[in-house]
Amino acid sequence: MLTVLIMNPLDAMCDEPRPDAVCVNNLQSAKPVESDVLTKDPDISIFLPFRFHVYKPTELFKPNSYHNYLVAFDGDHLVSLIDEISYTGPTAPLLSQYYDNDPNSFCNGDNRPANCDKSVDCKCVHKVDIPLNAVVEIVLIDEVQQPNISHPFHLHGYSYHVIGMGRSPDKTIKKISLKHALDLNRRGLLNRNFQSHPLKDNVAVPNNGYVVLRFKADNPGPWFFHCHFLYHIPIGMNLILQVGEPSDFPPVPPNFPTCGNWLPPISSF
Ligand SMILES: [Cu+2]
Repeated sequence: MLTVLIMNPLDAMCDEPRPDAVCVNNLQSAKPVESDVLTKDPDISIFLPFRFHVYKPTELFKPNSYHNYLVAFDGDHLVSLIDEISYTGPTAPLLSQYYDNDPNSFCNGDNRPANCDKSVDCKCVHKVDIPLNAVVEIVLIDEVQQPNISHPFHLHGYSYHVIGMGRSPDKTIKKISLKHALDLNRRGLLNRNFQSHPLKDNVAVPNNGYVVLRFKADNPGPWFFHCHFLYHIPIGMNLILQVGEPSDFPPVPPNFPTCGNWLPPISSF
């Protein structure tokens, strides 16, 4: 009888042995892995829960307001939040015109705009700052909990090691949350395996579950980290990991175009 094994199964249910599939966190890297990435405590640990907010029509279509939203198959009108923040793009490119952005347009979980107590309006350029060469651990937690959807998270500028993935071992917990993931972490119950995993730059987060990623932040720059369902990008399921200071970024080439300078002068119209 022919046995067929699925590589990296779409449902991403990988915390228990499976006869039908090989999960990415069960693979071993053919190349040596920097040992400090996988064995020592990370320098930076970032817990990122993500979810949807379902708009009520009254909040979505208020006068003098404009919201990006997605109409789901069941008719719900959705916006996405990571760490309770919905991402909006910067007004000028961070790599070449960093200081043309208003510093107040940036925010993150430790620095939320004043209106973020009503999370539906919590929108900003979600940016998490990471020191150059830090060992970083990111825990993504699926608070969407929509069955049969495992959001694929892609990081630009890096490959990462998927050192753990799964669902809560506590079967009395019906829905995972940031609070529960932090509690599992405190009790040493988040799945982490320090064998040398292959490098990835995209991984499906199991629905109602989590993944644990590790990488060494040795590539300076503002790097986009986002759900790869394209229709989740315009509704905010993204953030920027800024590694290092702008002075660490590659220099801007001489005469590099600036935002908007391709427009012909008004006098030519
Ligand atoms: Cu998504």
